[in-house]
Amino acid sequence: MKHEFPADFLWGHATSSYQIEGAHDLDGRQPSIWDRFCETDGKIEDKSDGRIACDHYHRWASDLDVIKNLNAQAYRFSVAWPRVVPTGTGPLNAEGLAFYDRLVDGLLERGIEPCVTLYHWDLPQILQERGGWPERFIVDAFNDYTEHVVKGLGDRVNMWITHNEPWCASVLGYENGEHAPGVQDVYQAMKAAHHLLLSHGTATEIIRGHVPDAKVGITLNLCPAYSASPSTADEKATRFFDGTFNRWFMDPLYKGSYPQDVIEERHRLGQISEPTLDYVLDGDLKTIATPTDFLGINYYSRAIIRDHSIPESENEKRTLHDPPKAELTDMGWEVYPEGLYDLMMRVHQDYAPASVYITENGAAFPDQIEPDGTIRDAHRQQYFESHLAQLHRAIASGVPLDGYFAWSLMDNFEWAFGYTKRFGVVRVDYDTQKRTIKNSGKWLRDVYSNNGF
Ligand code: IFM
Repeated sequence: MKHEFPADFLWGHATSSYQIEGAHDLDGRQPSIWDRFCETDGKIEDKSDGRIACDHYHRWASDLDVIKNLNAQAYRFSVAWPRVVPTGTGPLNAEGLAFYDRLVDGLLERGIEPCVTLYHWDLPQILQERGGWPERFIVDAFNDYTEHVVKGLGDRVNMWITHNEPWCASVLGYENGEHAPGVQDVYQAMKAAHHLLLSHGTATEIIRGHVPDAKVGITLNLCPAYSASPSTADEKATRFFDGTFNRWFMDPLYKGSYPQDVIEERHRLGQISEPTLDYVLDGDLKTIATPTDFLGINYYSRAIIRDHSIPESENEKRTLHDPPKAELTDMGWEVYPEGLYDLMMRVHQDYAPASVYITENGAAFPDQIEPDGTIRDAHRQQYFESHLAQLHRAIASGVPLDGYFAWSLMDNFEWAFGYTKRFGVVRVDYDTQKRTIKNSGKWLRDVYSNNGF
């Protein structure tokens, strides 16, 4: 075998609650910000929503059989806050938690390790009405919710992820408004990011308090940035992109500080009135930098950055390495597996997390069903293969990578794109809810069985 992974490497698939569960108003669940956002005209490409999604709430048992069939050793899913604490704060909704109880038991019965994400973007709408993530009260609310989930599942779940992609939850949700709750205000987004990070720190302590052997981490969507040319202007723009996208989250988590160059640039751009962050209180950064057991990384593509304030004509002159004519996924994202290697090395060298998991990696492509029912998704399979090869290379270079979760177990609600993008290794027919394992899923099954390829 050309690519053999370490003996105890963990292989799995990932999903999130709003994207697959459906059952939007069953057993006491109340609306999340995504239910409300989907009702707003023009926000979701196909005007759809997650009310039914993959109907996983009812089909969980057969879905777990599919995961077993795929030879996965672990399954990463998220808990829906509005199911477990429908009023946002306050009492537990036992019926809501019971769903995850069944899910965890079902996984363990099948010999699959559960990996729980506490927050994958479905904030109870009632909390957004009080201001949502930009307001500090949200940290206490998240702590209470965490406590309910951990008390309920902590006797059987060891692997915990506090937040999924705080960049998306803050920037897409509160800065450019592409995601729920659709706010467009940079300063609100900065505050949201801070409270997401702060609540990660406080939740980490809560999880540890209830689950002494817990492995706790946070998942970031990191994006390696490459300057379009070696010009000073492009290099500077690249540093700022990297600063807002990657370092804004990695620095507080691993160094206990926000990047000063980004704060100053934000001030110069008028995003903050003083070159300080008035919403950061004493002790916050220490809490955010609470040591964790692992870092979760979601990787999809890279960014090539140029300074757009310079006229295009000038730009052309100085552009030395334009993106090659690379393959794009259905999201329009460049397929760039080497970026994953570069990212892993950079994180290892600059931040040295003790352990890393790839908690998402995958590609959307339109699928075609052959007359015999098979789905020959060669592009998606190739995507997995090329990215796993880069991870193998990163391990050989000393990166402590301990596992890989493919995104996604099955086709699902892709946020603002609705059901128009298919990321699954299992096809979902949304009319009949039939599941069909695609060829990429079969290929990954072999990788998981052989611990390599
Ligand atoms: O579907 C999303 C997921 O919810 C978070 N990470 C990126 C995926 C693909 O866009």
